[in-house]
Amino acid sequence: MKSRAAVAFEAGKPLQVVEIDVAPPRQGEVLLRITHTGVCHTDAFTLSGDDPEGLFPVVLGHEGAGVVVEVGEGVTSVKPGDHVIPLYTAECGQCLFCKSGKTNLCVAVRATQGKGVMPDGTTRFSCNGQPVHHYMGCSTFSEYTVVAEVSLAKINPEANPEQVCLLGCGVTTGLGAVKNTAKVQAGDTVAVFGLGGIGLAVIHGAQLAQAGRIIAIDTNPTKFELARTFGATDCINPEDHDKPIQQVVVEMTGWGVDHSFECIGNVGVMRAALECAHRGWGQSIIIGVAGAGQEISTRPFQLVTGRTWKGTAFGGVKGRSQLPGMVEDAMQGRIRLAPFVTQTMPLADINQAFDLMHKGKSIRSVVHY
Ligand code: NAD
Ligand code: AHE
Ligand code: ZN
Repeated sequence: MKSRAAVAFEAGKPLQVVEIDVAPPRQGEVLLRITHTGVCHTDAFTLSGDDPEGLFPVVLGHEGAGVVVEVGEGVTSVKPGDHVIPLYTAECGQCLFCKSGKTNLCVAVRATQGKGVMPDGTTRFSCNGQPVHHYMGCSTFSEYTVVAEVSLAKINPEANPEQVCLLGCGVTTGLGAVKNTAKVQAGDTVAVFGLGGIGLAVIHGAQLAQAGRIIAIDTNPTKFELARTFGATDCINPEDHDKPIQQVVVEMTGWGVDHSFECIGNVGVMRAALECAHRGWGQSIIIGVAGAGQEISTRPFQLVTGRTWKGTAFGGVKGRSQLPGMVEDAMQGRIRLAPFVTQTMPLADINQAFDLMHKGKSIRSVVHY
């Protein structure tokens, strides 16, 4: 079938909105009609050419909501008409990782996903007869996309897709990082570096966890107002200080924070986030994705003296079993999604979403088909 899609033909170039061909779903696969998709910084990261797994041409997008159109052979958990959120972290329930009870990092389709193909090693997308890659097992920048059955969370059809698409990545990642990875407790102090969709979701999660002080840090002070509405108690711009930001945070708190979160993808800030964690027990959670060749460093003494460095993917959330409940939480108002949606636009204008992100003028742009 034909589908309107925003294709990244080359790294560093704008997306091109074109008509592509989408082949039918094969065994264990599902054809979706995407109705809405958020644009996450990770899409921009891969488009930039900095992603070691980046492949072109590709249909990017991994923060979507849609409806099942057709199922392939053997698919039993969803049927046409079901409302779904595609998952870049699958949940097969059978692999070593799913069964461990320790992680959400299912490996059922991860290897082929990273190669931009379906689990059988082939692509369902083509443009003028040339193959086009899939992305993160989702490719939500196409109106019609094919995903693995294990990469779908079935959700309440009454949910607002313009908002719950953000549970496909950004908001879930931030909330989950607080709850599942850091396990923030009432009264804990928190520092959040980077106040985009991810950082604001961390702040939202920290407030839900009844954290005490929540210190929000960004070089763009226009982000502070929304951070405060989500529960930030202090907002700091590192450019207003002539000492390292970790020193500023340590001096504000006595010994540092119980939990810090890096939500930017900057390895220098990752170091600062670790070094502002409390002596003896503070932990720092890396959420940001850093470019090819980047490495983190600190003095080992920082760890010897009791700090812990951790990372999280999709906030440790198991998508098929936990996302439907998070959708309900959003419908009941326990998770606030509306403030994250700062702009909406049709697919034809998707490059504006990237421009707004790079200019620091959006939290989430949501594209509709
Ligand atoms: P974003 O661009 O919307 O927000 C980033 C924020 O960081 C901006 O407000 C920007 O002003 C701020 N910033 C940039 N440099 C800074 C600095 N030196 N000091 C302080 N603030 C600075 O991005 P986003 O969509 O919120 O994504 C954030 C990061 O999280 C990206 O690296 C993205 O790839 C990553 N991410 C990871 C996961 C995961 O599962 N681990 C999930 C989603 C996104
Ligand atoms: N492809 C990159 C890694 C990118 C990455 O770390 N992705 C995060 C999700 S970002 C969502 O916006 C993630 O979940 N990682 C775990 C995984 O399995 O991909 C690289 O460095 O190769
Ligand atoms: Zn994302």
